[in-house]
Amino acid sequence: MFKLVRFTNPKGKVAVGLVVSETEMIDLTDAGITRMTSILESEDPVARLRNVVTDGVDRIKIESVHLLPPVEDQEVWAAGVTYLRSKKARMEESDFSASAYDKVYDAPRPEIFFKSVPSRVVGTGDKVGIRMDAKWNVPEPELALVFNSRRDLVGYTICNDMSSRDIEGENLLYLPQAKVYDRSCAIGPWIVIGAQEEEARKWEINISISRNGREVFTGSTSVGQIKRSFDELGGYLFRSQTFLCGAILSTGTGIVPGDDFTLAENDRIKITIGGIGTLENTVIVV
Ligand code: DO4
Ligand code: MG
Repeated sequence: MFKLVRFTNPKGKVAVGLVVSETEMIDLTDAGITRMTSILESEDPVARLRNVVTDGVDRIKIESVHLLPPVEDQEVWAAGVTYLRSKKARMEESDFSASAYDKVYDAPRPEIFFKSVPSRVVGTGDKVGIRMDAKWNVPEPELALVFNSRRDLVGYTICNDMSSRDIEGENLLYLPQAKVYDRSCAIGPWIVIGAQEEEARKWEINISISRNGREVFTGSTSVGQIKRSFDELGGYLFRSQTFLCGAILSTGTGIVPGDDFTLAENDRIKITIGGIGTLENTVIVV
């Protein structure tokens, strides 16, 4: 498997890199790769990356560079109520919308909503936002699927679908406000290329939230708990809709903190997905 990163290189230019060990990466600029999308759109991204010469190329410590979100021109969309846990939590959150969540879990058509334009996505190490007019805010740790323009599933990454549960629970028509605002979408740390769905379904998803150095919430689930196949989700996203540069589709959350939990400013959120890595962000009020 290959891990593809975007970062700012020492010359201040946005570059694409390949992770070559736990702690190191190489800059792909000299290999003629300056856009992640060129790999994702190639006939065979795995073969393309296999041909990259890594021997003798200078290694860069990953911790020494600023990683950017692994998103260029791809819109971010998100699926919802794909885990039983998400359906249950949302039905409890709102009498008003309970039957909608109940029905969509079993309906042939999944819930899919728009999450972010590429330029508003934040990466690992960046701040994520909680709305100043919301009282009940949570992170949603999700596996995200990376599709190219031909709807080939070419990679995987991590998405934090930050959500305001009180706004969402008040009225379903407020969903876009609960889901789309400044810094509400974090993606990273990189895109993993070369894993099949069968393998990805074995990955664990873990989240840890710390406040003033103390862990205040942990949770875990498995990608295998997602009710729908990746092909089904991608099929609905691309139905009657063209993505010239491909798209990222977050697959929904299976971890929902208890009803007494809400995020606070300066909380540190760490989301780890086996097979990918860790997306880490600190919370600010926006
Ligand atoms: O409709 C509510 C949003 C669902 C969601 O984001 C999820 O299940 O992850
Ligand atoms: Mg979600």
